[in-house]
Amino acid sequence: MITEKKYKGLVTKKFNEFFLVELNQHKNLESNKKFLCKLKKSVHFRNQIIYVGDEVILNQIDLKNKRATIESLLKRNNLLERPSVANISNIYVICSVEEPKLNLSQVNRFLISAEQLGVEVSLVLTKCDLITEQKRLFLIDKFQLWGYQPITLNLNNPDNFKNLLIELKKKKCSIFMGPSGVGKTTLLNMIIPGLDNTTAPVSSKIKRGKNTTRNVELFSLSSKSFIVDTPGFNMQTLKIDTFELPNLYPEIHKQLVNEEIKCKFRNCLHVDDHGCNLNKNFERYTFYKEMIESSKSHYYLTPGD
Ligand SMILES: Nc1nc2c(ncn2[C@@H]2O[C@H](COP(=O)(O)OP(=O)(O)OP(=O)(O)O)[C@@H](O)[C@H]2O)c(=O)[nH]1
Ligand SMILES: [Mg+2]
Ligand SMILES: [Zn+2]
Repeated sequence: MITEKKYKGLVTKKFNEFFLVELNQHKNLESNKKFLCKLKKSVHFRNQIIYVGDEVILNQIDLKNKRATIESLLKRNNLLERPSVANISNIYVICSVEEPKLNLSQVNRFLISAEQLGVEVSLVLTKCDLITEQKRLFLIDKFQLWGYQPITLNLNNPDNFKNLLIELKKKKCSIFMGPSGVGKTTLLNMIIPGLDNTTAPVSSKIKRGKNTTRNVELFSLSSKSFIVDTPGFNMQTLKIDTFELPNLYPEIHKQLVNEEIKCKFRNCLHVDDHGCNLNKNFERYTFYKEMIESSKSHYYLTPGD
């Protein structure tokens, strides 16, 4: 039976020309039903790409075979570029403390790339069973000075995961992003009952992830709360506007906004001491200066990992 009625849905996965779309709850349909959809060949989509996280209008719904056509795209709040996901409310940058080893320059690049979207960014440190309690507390202190309150996880302590789940259920659509092998999918499996997505140990020689997750995919935590798992990547290309950079570092942003630090020049990049009142005595200042220099000379930054 094909109904001509139109329904709203959320794109949860994308493969070639197909999309998996979860219909919003509706009295005529059972809730949480995923439909395999194709785009209607129409003017709407001439220059538009549809991403996971997009809200769409479906019609030509075949209830029996769970197929439908995407008729149009609803207005998007935002679009994360890498990985490409729409309508994100919270970004969780996930890094492991060991296996693969924590790399501060890489954590910095992930955080800056996340901050560009302008939504709340959180930092999660996984595999804390592989370090001492003293080291864990040291890392919490360190990242607090970077402007984050890191969440630390340990597979042997399920309570950490319960607390994180409570937090995630209060957010609309959160995304897990970070290098391969840090435990993003493991975390998702811990918080969604019955989900058993593929995870894999990091390679024993070089302690790197094996790029186990291949697709961006959105999962529901409730009818109002979603979470997106993404494939890990170790290298990132950051495209940053030089003059936007100071605002992407909470340590700098806080000084400019809360303490109303005024520098001598308008649009000060806080690199030369002359006439700049910013307190530069913070750990990431070296990373900041490097980013300013590369964005001035290249505009595109290609970090090593
Ligand atoms: N020791 C320890 N290992 C963990 C922990 N969390 C995850 N792992 C292991 O880390 C390995 C990689 O986990 P995945 O969940 O596949 O990592 P991922 O981030 O999804 O990796 P990609 O899909 O490649 O991006 C698995 O063998 C997990 O069992 C932890 O808290 N402690
Ligand atoms: Mg994964
Ligand atoms: Zn300045």
